[in-house]
Amino acid sequence: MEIKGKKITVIGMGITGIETANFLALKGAEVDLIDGRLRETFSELSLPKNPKIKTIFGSSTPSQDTEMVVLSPGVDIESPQLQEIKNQGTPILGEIELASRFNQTPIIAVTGTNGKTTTVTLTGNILKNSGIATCVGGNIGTPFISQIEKDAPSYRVLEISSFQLETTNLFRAHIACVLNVTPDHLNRHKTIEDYAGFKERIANNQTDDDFFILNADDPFTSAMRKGKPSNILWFSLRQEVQQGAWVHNEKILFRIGDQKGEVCNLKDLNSSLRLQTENALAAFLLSYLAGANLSTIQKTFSEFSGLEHRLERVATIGGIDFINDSKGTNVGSTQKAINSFSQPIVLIMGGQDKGGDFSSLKTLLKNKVKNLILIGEAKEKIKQSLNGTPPKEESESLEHAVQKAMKHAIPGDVVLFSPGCASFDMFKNYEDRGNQFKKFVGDLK
Ligand code: UMA
Repeated sequence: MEIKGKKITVIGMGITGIETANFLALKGAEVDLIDGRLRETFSELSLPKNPKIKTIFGSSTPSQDTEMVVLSPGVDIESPQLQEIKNQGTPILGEIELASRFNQTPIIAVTGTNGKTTTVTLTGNILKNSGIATCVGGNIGTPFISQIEKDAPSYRVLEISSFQLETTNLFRAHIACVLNVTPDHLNRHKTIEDYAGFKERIANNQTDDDFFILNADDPFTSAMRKGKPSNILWFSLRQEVQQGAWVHNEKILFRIGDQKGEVCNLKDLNSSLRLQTENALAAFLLSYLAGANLSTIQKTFSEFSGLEHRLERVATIGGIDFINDSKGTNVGSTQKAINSFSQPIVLIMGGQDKGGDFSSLKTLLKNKVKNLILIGEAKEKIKQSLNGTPPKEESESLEHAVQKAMKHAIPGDVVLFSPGCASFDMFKNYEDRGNQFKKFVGDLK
């Protein structure tokens, strides 16, 4: 791809846009880095220093003389400010696509509504522990583009979101995986079918040298096997699969090509990973295909203590377990979180709605949740979608919600904070929300 001397517009001055602009400037492009937000909303320190990058604030409409546009994941390709440039036929691509045009390293790519970060982190840990040079990046927080000029590992393990897949074209993963598809980001993707379609693009351009790992228990991912030239492997919590990994009698078993055997007993998984066995199955397949050996996989499984803000055990106070699942930003993740516990649950949920269907939680809540405490902008929508049991209460702040939860819970219960919504109505981001939850739980002691 010819970059030198080209006038290129990068939209979005977040981490992706800044790293993309730096990369393009380094390659000799003349870069306009533009953002709809006003200058005063940015910290001077976060802005790029390269004189070849011109920063423009208060508009995310590219100028007409631009020769190429690169989008940050948060920029919707259907947004009206791109209409004119599209009509002109100017190429528009995303950061992942741009990076992949320069990448020489085999890619392991993971998408799915829930579990991406855990699976990617776990896979990266296994490969590193196996002595396989590995670089982890993508939606997990380090843009793919920022790694291209720096590292030359044996594998890149990338977390890829539907926003990022929306603008891929020639991107190719040697090993791709779709963990699951449940409704999320429907305010942008409109229908679940469109959303699943973007996830499926992770396997585009694969050949019969490549591998595509799918969840056999999920109807959307099961359907993705159709028409793929790649080698399909499955994982399942419920059934034996022809090629892949599954759970039987509390053990993880596998069959890959003509090799088969036991990966480990479920009790050998670290307790936090045990709550996310599906992610362990996927990480096993991803890393085994990339050359990791069984003993390193087993050791990493036993050591992996999970991620912050994802089913994170914060404290046990008076026999009540407090769990921080602030990274649970969609209804499917709250559903998974509830299903992870056998004890009675006092659930705190709510935040900024992303078009989620809260009514799908009705039966689960009825069976497993003794009290529901609602916070944030989506309070009213959740209340109306979940009429009937369990008893519901509203709270103006997370702090009060935690105090109310403590009053309702008795020894042996779980207080689960799994919002099922975005955080931006009351917090900076999900990390800020999770940290505040942990502080308020700490204040109860
Ligand atoms: N902007 C515009 N015009 C628009 C839209 C946005 O100018 O039409 C500007 C905003 O004003 C803002 C900038 O774009 O200044 C933000 O860009 P961005 O939203 O793409 O954010 P980045 O900081 O580049 O972070 C992105 C991902 N964010 C999103 O997908 C929303 C990060 O995932 C990712 O870690 C990072 O790239 C590195 O790859 C976050 C996320 O929430 C964690 N992802 C979603 C999820 O996991 O569910 C998909």
